[in-house]
Amino acid sequence: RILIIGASGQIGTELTAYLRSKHGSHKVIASDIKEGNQELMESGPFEILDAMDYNAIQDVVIRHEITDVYLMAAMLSATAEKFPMKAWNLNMNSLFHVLNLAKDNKIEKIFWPSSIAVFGPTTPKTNTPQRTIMEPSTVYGISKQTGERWCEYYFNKYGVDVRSIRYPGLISYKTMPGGGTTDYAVDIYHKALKHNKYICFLNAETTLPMMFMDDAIQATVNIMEADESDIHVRNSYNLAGLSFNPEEITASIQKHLPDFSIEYEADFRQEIADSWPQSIDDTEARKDWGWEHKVSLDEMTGIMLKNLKDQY
Ligand code: VAH
Repeated sequence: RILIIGASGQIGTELTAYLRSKHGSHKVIASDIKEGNQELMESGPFEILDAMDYNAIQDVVIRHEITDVYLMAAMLSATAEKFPMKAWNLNMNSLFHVLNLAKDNKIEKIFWPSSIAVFGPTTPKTNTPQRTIMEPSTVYGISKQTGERWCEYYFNKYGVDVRSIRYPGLISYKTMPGGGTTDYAVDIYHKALKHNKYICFLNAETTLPMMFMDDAIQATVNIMEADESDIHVRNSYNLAGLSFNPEEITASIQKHLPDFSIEYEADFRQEIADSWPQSIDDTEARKDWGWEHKVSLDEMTGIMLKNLKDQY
């Protein structure tokens, strides 16, 4: 059986729905510190679970006979800058608990999300390679870089089958933005429909790696279903999809809402965004486990506006 820790979050919500449709809802146990949206809560078993409580995680794993764990709980970049020690404790202790359960053979396989936030100001900005200089300058990026090191250590030292992807900014319509720097690209669709105007907290030319959620879910399932022998990267795989800036996503929205306008008022998140790459080289993921993204910026804009318009 599968346990998703952080199932009420942006990725967790959609990952749970996808895995339940694929394996049957009784095979997929959702868990989080707080309840999720109505669809999540009505679609299968749910446990209130603190990702920092080892005994509580072990209890859920034993009771539900869990074999695979997707650890999706984390504090994202913007919020982590406000609460550094809370972010470090949540992002790291939750990972150690799951890695140690696997080391003690209580679970068989782990998915753990890393992020393009592991790259820093000294990393090459375009077509960022799989292996390169990584000096992250954010709390979130430091926690993800350290987590990658520990995943590789537990694989090499104890044979733990933990698999990881460096997600770009993810765009989805089923959950509200959750404290990420890339979440302007989710918020902009809501504000376009509600006010036909958006005050953007990043500058117009801030290009960032992004991806529509369906592509990210597909990549997550692909890497977890790949043969262990196909996984040659045991820290975390680069994953690429789209790269765009606020100006470009605005132009995409204006194809549907011609009067939509944007204004720029950069805040503390501009410095976070400026420390990250603009585009990513994901050759290794394409080679090792057949990854390729599908949804373009204009397709994503069509999907987002179509699925959100009834709320406004
Ligand atoms: C954030 N959405 O903005 C996350 C992600 C690459 C960014 O890790 O913090």
